[in-house]
Amino acid sequence: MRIIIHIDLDAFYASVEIRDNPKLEGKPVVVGADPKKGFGRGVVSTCNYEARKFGVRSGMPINFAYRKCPDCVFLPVDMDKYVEESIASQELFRKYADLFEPGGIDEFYLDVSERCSNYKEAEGLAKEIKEKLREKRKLTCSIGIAPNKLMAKIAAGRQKPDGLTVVKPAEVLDFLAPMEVDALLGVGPKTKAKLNELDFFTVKDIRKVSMYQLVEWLGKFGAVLYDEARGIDDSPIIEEWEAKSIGRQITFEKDTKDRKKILDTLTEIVNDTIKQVKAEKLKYKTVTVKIRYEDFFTTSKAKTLKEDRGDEKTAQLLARELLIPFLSDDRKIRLIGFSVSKLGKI
Ligand code: TTP
Ligand code: MG
Repeated sequence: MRIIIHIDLDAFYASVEIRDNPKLEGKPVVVGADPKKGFGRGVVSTCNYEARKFGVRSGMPINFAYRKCPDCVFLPVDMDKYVEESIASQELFRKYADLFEPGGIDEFYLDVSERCSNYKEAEGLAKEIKEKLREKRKLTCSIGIAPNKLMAKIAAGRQKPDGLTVVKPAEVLDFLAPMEVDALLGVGPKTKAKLNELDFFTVKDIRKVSMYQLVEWLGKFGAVLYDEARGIDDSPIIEEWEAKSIGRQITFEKDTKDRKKILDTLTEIVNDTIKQVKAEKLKYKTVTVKIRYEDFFTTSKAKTLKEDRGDEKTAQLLARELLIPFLSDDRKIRLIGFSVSKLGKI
């Protein structure tokens, strides 16, 4: 039996700003572009819970947020500061884990199966982690405890801010059943609309059909969804040393939406990466494309092959396939990255 903890910091960028400037405490704070500059272009990166009461949300155009909350304090994104905080928090959390894996700038997975013999103990540990974070970093987080990464992450998101949600193995099915389909990971607005059209609204609804049927409707993701709807996820917590990767990234001189420029840059960095892979006599199994938008929001898509490869052609094709969906976003692209991982010796 595994016990996995997922930690997600609350209103991360905004909380760091408020901690460092106590005058902001209690006020609605938005981190993102400046609504008074650049004709109000740009988006909200995040905001604190006070600002959320006015309807402000991540990803919302900044002038929209300004209309909803003219009295909000608007702050610029200070990425260096958040990365530094992310690293400091990691150091703190790592001590509580048998295995530790960062899942994003403000989210972390801890496998505590060895040090905790039951969920009660894990809950005690989670409370200790919250206390330490408050004491040492002056921040709060929300925590989920569950038998796997998928469930721990969903649990952490259920009570925010400063929440703690425990889902024991026997509770998994009932916990998920009433949730809307987009509570599951990888179900975005498009998949949700498609599922709703097919008359599936809750996770329980999805359980009515076979895996075969879901694959027919949704492609390979159908098989993932079949498992997710049952709370099944066997993916391990991967320590960084196992996760060595080789890659390159480039920041454009000017943020861009120029398709050709972006694709040419991708081709170039894939080429450089594969040169290094070959030089080190390695093969890769996973390729990842990373994008940072003009508002500094960073996201990635990855694909894992059944067998390891060493060639450039496969890497180029997959990189393109992974990049294309990012190009339909309204935001300009600031940075593009490519990497290969799950490496093996030739
Ligand atoms: P989240 O954990 O999704 O959001 P949050 O920490 O601000 O708020 P909470 O977890 O309490 O709901 O994202 C972490 C950080 O990532 C967030 O502080 C800012 C950044 N981010 C963006 O820049 N743009 C986005 O669209 C999102 C969702 C997040
Ligand atoms: Mg967060």
